[in-house]
Formats: sequence, C-alpha cells, structure tokens
Amino acid sequence: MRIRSVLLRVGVATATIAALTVGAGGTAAHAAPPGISITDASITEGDSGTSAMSFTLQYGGGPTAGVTVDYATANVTATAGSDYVAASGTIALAAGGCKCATLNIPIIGDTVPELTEIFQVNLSNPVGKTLTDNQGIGTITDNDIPNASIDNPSVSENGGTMTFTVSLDETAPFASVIGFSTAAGTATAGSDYTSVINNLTIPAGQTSGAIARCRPFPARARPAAWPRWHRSSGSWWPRPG
Ligand SMILES: [Ca+2]
Ligand SMILES: [Ca+2]
Ligand SMILES: [Ca+2]
Repeated sequence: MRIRSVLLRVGVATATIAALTVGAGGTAAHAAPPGISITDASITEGDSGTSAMSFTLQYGGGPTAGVTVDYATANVTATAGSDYVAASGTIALAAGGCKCATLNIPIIGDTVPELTEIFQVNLSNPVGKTLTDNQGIGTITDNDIPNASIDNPSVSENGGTMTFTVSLDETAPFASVIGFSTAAGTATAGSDYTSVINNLTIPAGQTSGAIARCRPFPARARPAAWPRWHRSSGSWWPRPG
C-alpha cells in the first residue's frame, strides 16, 4: 500500500480597496489628491537575490516645478535587512506629464517559510505641495513551504491500525495541510486494507503528524479451516457448509 500526499499551506490573504468618491452624478470615481500621495504596493517574495517593490508618488492639480518629498521605510511585521532593504532620502516628482515619481524598494528573497509581512514607506517634509497621503504599505507575500515526507511502516495482519508518520523538514509559522490517499500496491483495498482519502493538518511550529486510519483488514485472523469466510456489507462472516 502506498500513501500519496500533497502539501498545502494555510496562508494569509490580504486585500486592498482603493479609495473612491461618489460624484454628483452618483457614479464612483477615483479622487484626484490635491497634494502628494503614495500608493500601497505588493510583491511575491523570490527565493534569492532581491526584486523591486515599486511605490508611485503623485500629486494633483496643475504641473508644478520643484516638488520634492522625503521618504523613509519603517518595519511593521517585515524586518529591514532580512525581508527588505531599508531606504530613506529625498525624491523629486516630475513637473509635468504624470506628475509622479517611482520609488523602488529591494525585497530580499529567501527560502524560509514565513507569514505575509508588511512594512511602511513614510513621507515627510513636502516641498511645493502639501501631503495628502503620507504612508504607503508594502506587502510581501511569502512563497515558501516546508518539504513533507512520509515513512514506510509495517504491521502484522492482526496488528490493528497502521500508523504513518508525516514529517516536515522545517517548521513553519502557519499550519500545513497535507492531502493523502491510499493506493493499491500488491495489497488490495477492501480485502487487505481499508481505503482512506483525507487531509492531515500539522499545526504551526510543529514538524510531524500521524495518519492512523489505515486499518489492515480483517483485524482478526481468519481460521485456516472451517468455517470458510465470505465478505458481506464490508465485514467477514463464516460461510456455512
Ligand atoms: Ca521565497
Ligand atoms: Ca522574507
Ligand atoms: Ca520566505
């Protein structure tokens, strides 16, 4: 009998709802901020090196020369130096065209299972415009899960329940859900063991769990001589004659 398994993670979903205003005609429209604003941003973490998370800074009203603003990153649940590269400085926004600037923050890739993490980009000291939205939220979605393996237990036919142990190669800060199902090898489902399809959940911070529902069948020995046995309604019964 073989056990097939597939590992899933129970992740943390986040959603961002853009700010809307309702115009005179009753239809929703994006507000044009009069001062400087910064968008939120999100990215899926890589496994090595860095990848850029892009924040857009923009101002409303007419084109204006000499618009600048200071920026600085700040930890929330993400940590500068291990999840992203801290940054601070002064950025200039275009006088015309998009009236905007792009701020790229390097996100550090790794292979460590983590929760979704966030950090801030805070704006201050605007020149040429006021601040309408002084904070961007950066969301790093993790893409790492532990590797799962399963052992090869054995049990005598009279041994009752066969227990498989599923192990993870590292802990995770989230629960790992592993789907499993039995598949026939030389043993036959229904006469040698009972088929099972289910999920095993290994809690956050733990590295193993047990599947203990594969009972060899029948659980008691069949006599070598009379009575002969037949199977009915999922159980073995003596067959007369
Ligand atoms: Ca990764
Ligand atoms: Ca990370
Ligand atoms: Ca990671």
